[in-house]
Amino acid sequence: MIKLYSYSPIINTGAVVKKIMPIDGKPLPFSLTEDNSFVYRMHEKCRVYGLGETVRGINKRGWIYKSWCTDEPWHTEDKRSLYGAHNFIIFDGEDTFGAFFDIPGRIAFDIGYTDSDTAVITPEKFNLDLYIITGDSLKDIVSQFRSLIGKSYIPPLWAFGYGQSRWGYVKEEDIRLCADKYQEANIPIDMLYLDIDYMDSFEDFTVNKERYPDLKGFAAEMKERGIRLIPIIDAAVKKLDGYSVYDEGHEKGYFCKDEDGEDFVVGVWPGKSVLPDFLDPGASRWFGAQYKALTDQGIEGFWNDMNEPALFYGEKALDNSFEELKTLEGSKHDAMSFFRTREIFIRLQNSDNDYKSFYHNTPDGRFSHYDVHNLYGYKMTQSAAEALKKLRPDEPSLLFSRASYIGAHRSGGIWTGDNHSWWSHILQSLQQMPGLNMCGFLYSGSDIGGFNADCTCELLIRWMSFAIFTPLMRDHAAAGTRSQEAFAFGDTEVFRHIITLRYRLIPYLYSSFIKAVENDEMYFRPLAFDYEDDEIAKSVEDQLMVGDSIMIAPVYIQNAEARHVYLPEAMRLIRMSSGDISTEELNEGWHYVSVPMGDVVFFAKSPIPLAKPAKNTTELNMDDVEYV
Ligand code: MIG
Repeated sequence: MIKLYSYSPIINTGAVVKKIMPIDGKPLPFSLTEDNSFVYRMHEKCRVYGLGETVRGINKRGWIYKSWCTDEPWHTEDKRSLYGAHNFIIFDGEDTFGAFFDIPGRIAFDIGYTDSDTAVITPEKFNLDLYIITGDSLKDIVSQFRSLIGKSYIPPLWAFGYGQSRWGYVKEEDIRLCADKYQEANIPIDMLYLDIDYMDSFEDFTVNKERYPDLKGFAAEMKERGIRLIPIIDAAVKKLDGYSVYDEGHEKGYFCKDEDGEDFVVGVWPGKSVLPDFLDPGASRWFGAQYKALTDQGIEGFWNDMNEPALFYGEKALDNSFEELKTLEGSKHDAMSFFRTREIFIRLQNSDNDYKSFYHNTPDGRFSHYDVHNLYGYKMTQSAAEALKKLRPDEPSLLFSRASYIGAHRSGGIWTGDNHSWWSHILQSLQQMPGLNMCGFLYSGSDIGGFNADCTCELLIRWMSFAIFTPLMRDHAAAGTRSQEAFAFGDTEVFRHIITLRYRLIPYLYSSFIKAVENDEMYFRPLAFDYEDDEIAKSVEDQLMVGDSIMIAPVYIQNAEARHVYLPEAMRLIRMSSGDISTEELNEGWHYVSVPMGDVVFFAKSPIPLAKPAKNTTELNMDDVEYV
């Protein structure tokens, strides 16, 4: 049962696709305080799930989270905001209910942080729709919510293949070499990603002619080898007279404006840039149509970046900073004035002041960006998805985004942004997945091996052994970091084994994914969702159910060769060693399972189909399976 409490929302976010009539009264089981916070007393045993892309555990209790799409390159435990704003939460205590706070601005979820038995949810501005969902089970609540927000995006089958990315591949030859190395090592691969260096001076929808003299020919050559090229698109558009995308958008008034009605100028990768107004349907259609420049060259998928939107600085704020700097020039450089000087520039990045200084033209009226901030990446993804349906009507396109809001799950997937090559980030990725699934984001995954910092062979092996189960499976790294491709560490055998196994599992993974979309279910579930009466299962934070039949329990600790695994019921342990598959019946309860480096171990409730090894999805025969 879904109840809607409506508190004068300023805009229709489009997150919800079903019409529900609002009711008056108290939004039970919350109480509403005088300062407009929703308060819920949590029973000692109450567990809390959801909130999508956040730091910390599967059970969200014990921290404070703030929905505010943020370009946050340090996913440490102290953070409150990452790239997504996913305001759906489930309390499972004396009452079990879900709550979706449909609000385009900032909202804080204090889940037992200030006071450990109290949840306090505080929208910064009290304009929102609140949906309260009750049901028979956690799964039922999620399904009702998901049917409220509409079907999740389904990527093409080939997007279940493996992809390699690196910010640092600059030119065609870098990409070709990467393809060669994968194929020489006999490691399956379906996608190679183009990061910002393929563009001409970071101008969206252009291709640097020296680096890629013939992108169309190159894309065809790669496709012949079973590999798709997936270019990045950044949100901001370079402000440059004579650059057609800028000229056209400027002339038509499609960029976000300052209070005087002039294009608001920010600094991002292209230098001075302007922001397409994705909340204006005309501007959104116009921007989407630009993808044609690349689909015409045979491109079948994209990743959308910097769409929180990430701002290095606002032009006016930067000018003011230089003025302020002048006033400090003569000052004694004691520690405090040095810190003040440094702060002048640091605070320019993604500042609330800038977000308050530009405006959107929406069908519901004109709003300051600040008030609708969390919709920007979502609307960019929608713009691309709608355009791609027209540009490539016969086939699905691959599309995923960095920033998101619930609603974007209908248009594309998301990747979880700039993590680190840290052991703790394998676990973090695992813990993010079920929350994302609750909010509709099924096609997702993390940068395998970690984006920032240097990866090691062992970290990559363990990360991949988990990520073969994530729908989006992509190894990606930042410029300047140590190479971390599957061929980079000398021993390619172990990676061939693990990635080949991913392909063999695609019949299971893909059909589980499609079933989850069609039935509004979760592809990844905490054990708590399947074993609601099992107190141990409910507290497990490092195992997940994948589809109906598989449970995973990855190793995520450096040098660990074994781990404890909890089986809520008897299952078969399936051990895939290089060249050998073995199975073992295990009883319900705790087990200490040895997982030597390179073995992939998972647990099955029923026979699992395995395809024959294939070097890419084109060669994968989904029907020729054996059961293990
Ligand atoms: O400011 O395009 O999250 O995946 O490699 C960094 C360069 C911009 C951030 C993305 C990352 C990408 C990088 N981008």
